[in-house]
Amino acid sequence: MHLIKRLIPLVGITLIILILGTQVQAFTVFEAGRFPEGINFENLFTYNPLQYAIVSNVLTLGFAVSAVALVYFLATLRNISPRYRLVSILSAVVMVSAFLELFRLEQNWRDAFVFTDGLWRLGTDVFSNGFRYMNWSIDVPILLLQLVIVLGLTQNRAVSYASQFIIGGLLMVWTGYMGQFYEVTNLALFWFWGMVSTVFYIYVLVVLWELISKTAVNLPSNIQEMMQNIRWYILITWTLYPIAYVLPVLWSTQSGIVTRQIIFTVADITTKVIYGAILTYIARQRSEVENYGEALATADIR
Ligand code: RET
Repeated sequence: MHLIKRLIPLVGITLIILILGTQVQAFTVFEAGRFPEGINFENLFTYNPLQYAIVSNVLTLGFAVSAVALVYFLATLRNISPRYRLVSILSAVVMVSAFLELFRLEQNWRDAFVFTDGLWRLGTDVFSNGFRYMNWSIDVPILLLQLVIVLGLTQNRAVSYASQFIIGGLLMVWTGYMGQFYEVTNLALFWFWGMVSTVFYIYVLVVLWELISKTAVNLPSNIQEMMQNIRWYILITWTLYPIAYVLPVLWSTQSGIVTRQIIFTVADITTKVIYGAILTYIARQRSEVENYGEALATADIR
């Protein structure tokens, strides 16, 4: 009941935006014919070897970091008490999904362009950022669930917050996914879906803010402040994604594209890897305060 009450304003606002959106669409001048529908900005340009290599290398950095961090999360599992261990296991899951996605994306970048007359030009394949959004469908709910677990909520509250996060998070990602298909061919739809996605993003942030503000006071004093700061950390690092979403529309050049892919990679590393490491640290501190360290030490001596 509580959950349904909380979702009502969200559904209301979305309906209003959807109705407004149908009006916007009615006035849209389609550019169809000039570019194929669904194409991303990346495909409109030719790149010099420097620009091309930076994108390829930055994507490679992304999946290499994911592979390294996977080992870290699995190797440090033992230091965390069973109650919080799922935090690290989920980070490991996020690493596998990020690795596969970025590996595929880097391959896609190389498949899409051919080198002729000193420049990389679009060949017979196209590059798509859509892979990223499908990856977020897995990672966004998991990243938010990790927070619920590390905060050690009672079952009822955990289910309530987890549902709000999963529903809000998935709607945010999937509406943004719709929007990115129109970044070249239909700016009205691009902005419209971007705005709908932003409503869900704000919803997730509000729920998250409230959750941490309410529960951080019960945490051991040495990690209380850290937990409060995580709200800002999430706000800043997650907001890199909508910035990357709009960037090429405002800056439609090769440099705009290279910068977008760099921003995406910085966001991937900060929201998945560094965030995972921070939560692992908090889980370890909680385990220690709850005497898991001592239990381990005794077990070692025997
Ligand atoms: C979109 C569309 C434009 C508007 C907004 C967006 C928000 C995206 C966010 C993504 C977070 C992704 C994470 C992935 C980790 O693996 C969809 C770009 C607001 C916040 C944390």
